Amino acid sequence: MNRKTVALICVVWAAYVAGASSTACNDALSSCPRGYLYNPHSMSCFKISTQEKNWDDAKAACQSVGDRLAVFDSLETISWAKHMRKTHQDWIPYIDNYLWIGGRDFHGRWQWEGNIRKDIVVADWREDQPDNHKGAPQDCIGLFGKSGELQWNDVTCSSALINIIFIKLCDIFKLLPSDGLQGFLAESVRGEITSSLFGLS
Ligand SMILES: [Ca+2]
Repeated sequence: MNRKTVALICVVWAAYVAGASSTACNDALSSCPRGYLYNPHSMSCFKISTQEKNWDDAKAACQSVGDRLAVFDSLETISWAKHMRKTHQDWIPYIDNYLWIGGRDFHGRWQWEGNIRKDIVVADWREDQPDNHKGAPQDCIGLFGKSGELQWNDVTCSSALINIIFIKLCDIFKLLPSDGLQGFLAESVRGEITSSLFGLS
């Protein structure tokens, strides 16, 4: 395979508020970092990194600055990214590139990487993918850019691609009460847990 330009699409996941509200998370929602595009469907911010890296190095590069590889876990976000690719000046130069995102085959299950891996439920595989082409272990998800509408292809993880970086700005963790113990919500802004909010009855 020719060396693909791998764009690291950095996504800033501004928040999963999940019905709760908090000052820090609301503040995070109000602004994406410079150079990131806000995705209203997932309340997150995305950016393409033009550095060419294999999947593991792309993931590490994201983590080193508190970001993540992009998570496209809804039809709305998948459609949004395709629209941005066609219309936004910062993304158009990479219209024909492969782009890493944060999905991977972990021990036979396609999942989004992260502290807590989540099974990929909504997918946008290109026709005949995933295929482990010619028997090669293709365990990482690349967005097929060239005339491919950014549909997904399983790609050898060692390939050097540009990437979509996903920065998770804000997240809400709900710890459910059990056996009389009080639950609580904690919030995380760009990976740093900043506070506990309140108890749940
Ligand atoms: Ca493939």
